[in-house]
This record gives sequence, structure tokens and C-alpha cells, in this order.
Amino acid sequence: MKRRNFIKKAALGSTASVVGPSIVFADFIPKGYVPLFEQDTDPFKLFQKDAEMTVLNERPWNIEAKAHLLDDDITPNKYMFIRNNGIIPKNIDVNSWTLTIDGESVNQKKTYSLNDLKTKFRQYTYQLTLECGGNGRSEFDPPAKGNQWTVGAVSCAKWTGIRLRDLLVDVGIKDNAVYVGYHAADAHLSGDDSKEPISRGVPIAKAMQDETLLAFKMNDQDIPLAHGFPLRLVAGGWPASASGKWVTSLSVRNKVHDGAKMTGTAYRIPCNPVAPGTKVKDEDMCIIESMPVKSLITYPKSGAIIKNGYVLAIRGHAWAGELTVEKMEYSIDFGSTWKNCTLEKPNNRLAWQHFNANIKFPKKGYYEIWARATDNNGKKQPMLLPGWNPKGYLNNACHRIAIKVS
Ligand SMILES: Nc1nc2c(c(=O)[nH]1)N[C@H]1C(S)=C(S)[C@@H](COP(=O)(O)O)O[C@H]1N2
Ligand SMILES: [Mo]
Repeated sequence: MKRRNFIKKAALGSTASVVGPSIVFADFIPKGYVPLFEQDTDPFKLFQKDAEMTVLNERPWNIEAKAHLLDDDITPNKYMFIRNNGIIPKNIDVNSWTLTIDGESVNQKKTYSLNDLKTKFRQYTYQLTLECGGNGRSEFDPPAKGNQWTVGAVSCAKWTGIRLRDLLVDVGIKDNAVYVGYHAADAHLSGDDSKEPISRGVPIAKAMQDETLLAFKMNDQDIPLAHGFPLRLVAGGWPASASGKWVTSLSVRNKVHDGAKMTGTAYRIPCNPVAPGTKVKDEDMCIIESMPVKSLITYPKSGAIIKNGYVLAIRGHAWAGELTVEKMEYSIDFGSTWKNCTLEKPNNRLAWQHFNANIKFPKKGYYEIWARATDNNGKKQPMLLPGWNPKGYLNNACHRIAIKVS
């Protein structure tokens, strides 16, 4: 990302907000002309992200955090990764926004205004872990195409909304319902409006969980535009691609939803492990459901230098998809020996858990701290890259930071 370039241009359009000021002579804009303020903008200003966030792609916008930026217990917007498959919707009118529930397995199609959703149903708040299925992709070998996420495509914000279950009950669904697929207002990169950038969803059992929300608030405020304003599906613990942003309709399907990015190698992995580089048959690919156990050291920042004799207090978060984290350990000798961290309970199901430990180093020199979580089924994070798959999903290898004791 050439920062200097867009800072220069952003100055020209510094009055432009995300939704845009009203363009006074809009009627006179030549067809196909893109106003300067939209041509190149500073993503950090545009999305209110911290300047230390990393831009991986500008079209569509994909932005990730660094481990040390994720230190907060509840992730604030400025450190939250953005993953887009298409173009963020423009000119959203909350007064005319509706959500339609249809599909083979509804008794009758029904449409709700935002106001209906906000007033007719009870609201709930949960802190929910959302991790992109491709987080950690950059480590795959042979490499996997797609955004080269390192460790920062994960967040755990507080979401407020209504239970998807309450809505489905209100609509009335048939016994043969299998899946709930979302459709959203973002546009396909090609500009072809008949195509959707992404249309995924969750099986009925996940849709019916207490914590599966149709959210209108994130961290007690309107959801930021980039994260799905004004209405977003949030299915914590699953690949975040299941959590549709800018949702305009939900289809209750009598089969596994077959929308964009539900098939082929998208968000699917070989049902059984394969050797790196293997071509896998379509019927041998399985949809990713619950995310695997994982953790992140968020303090100190990798590369920290400490004085000999100093006791270093490390901290971070651990999560395990639908499961809970039962044990958290660290190693300072490249995984030869492990010691326990103190591990907290989650704020609610599907929220990440905080850990900390006090570390003494035996003498001066270079060390790495490796962190390893174990889920409540006894599964541990692998020390190095786990099962290769064509699109580089589910890298839950131990997080490692470098420390110099001087
Ligand atoms: N409508 C829509 N919803 C979407 C996406 C998208 O491109 N369009 N991307 C998905 C993917 S792949 C991820 S990882 C998460 C990212 O959520 P965030 O940008 O709020 O962090 O949103 C999901 N929901
Ligand atoms: Mo994703």
C-alpha cells in the first residue's frame, strides 16, 4: 500500500465521509466519472482503523490487525479486521431497509423493516469470536491463493441484536429446513449485478443457537459500515464468512445452501487429510464448520527487549470455535517444555478467553515464546502448520513471538 499517495489524494476529499456528503451538482457528473473523493481514499480514515493495521487488498478492501493490536478484551472497531469479497454498499437508507425471509422451507415469505426487527423481538448482547477461515493463510506451502492473512483476521467484539431463532419461529419454518443462507447488499467486483460476491450461511442447528444473532449494534453503537451496517448475521465460532454483512434476505433452504462461495474449494477443506499440493475431488471436500482451537499472544509485541532478571507478564486470548479452551500453556524453549498460563472463563459461550503468565528467563539471549491452547475435547494447537488444503484455511499453529533478554 502506497500510503503517501492516498494521503495526498485524501486531503482533496477530506470532507467526504463514508456515506458521502451530498454532492451538490450530482446530476452533472458525467456518466462513468468517479468523483475524486471516491477514487482513492485513506482506508484508515475511511474505516476509522488504527494506522498500524495492515492493508492486504484495496479492491475489495481487506485489512488485518497485528497480534499486539488485539490486546483489548473486547475488540474495538479500530483494530477489527475487514474482509470483503465485493464492494461495500453505498447510500444505505435505514428507513427503507428490509429483511425478507424466504426459501423452500418457510411456510410463507415474510418481510420485516429494520424497525419491526428492533421493536418486535427481544434483544440480546453477546461477545462473539469471528475469525476468517483463511486467517494464517500466508504460511501455507505450496502457497494458497487469496489474501495472505498472517494472524490478524480475528476479532471478538460485542454484538447486539435479535436471535435468528426468534425470527425463524415468527416466520414459521417447515420440518424439512436444512440451512439458512444469507443474501446481502454488497456488489460483485465485476459490476455484474446478477452475481453475488458471497452468499453463505449456517445449518439450521447453528441458526437455532441462542448466540446466533441478527445484529444491529457492535460495541453498543451502530455497526460500522465496513462491518455490515445496518444489519448483520453473527454466527460466532464459525468461519466468519458465515456471518453475512449488509443482510437483505435469508433463505431457509431444504438442502445445503448453494450460494456463492458455498461450493468448490471456497470455505471447504478435504474431508480427510491430503498431502500438500494434492488435487482433491469435489465430492471429497467438506464445508468448514466450527473453527479449531487457537490462541494469540497480544502482549508484549514480538521483538520486545527486556532486562535480564525481569519477570515478563505476557497475556493474550484463546478460542476454540464451538468448544471452550480448557488449558493454555507457553514454552520458551521451542516447544521442548511447557508451563501453564492462567486462563479465564469466557464472558459468554463463543467469546474468546483471556490468559496470562509471568515468565522468567534463565539468562541473556534470544528467545521465542510459543503459546498453545487445548480445547475441552483435549485437542491441542499444532506447533507448526497443520493439514494443507487448497485454499489455505484453518491454520491454527501456535502463535510465536520473539524476545531479547539483554
Ligand atoms: N455480505 C458479505 N458478508 C460477508 C463478507 C462479504 O464479503 N460480504 N465477507 C465474509 C467473510 S469471508 C468474513 S471473514 C467476514 C469478515 O467480517 P468483518 O469484515 O466484519 O471482520 O465477513 C463475512 N461476511
Ligand atoms: Mo473470511
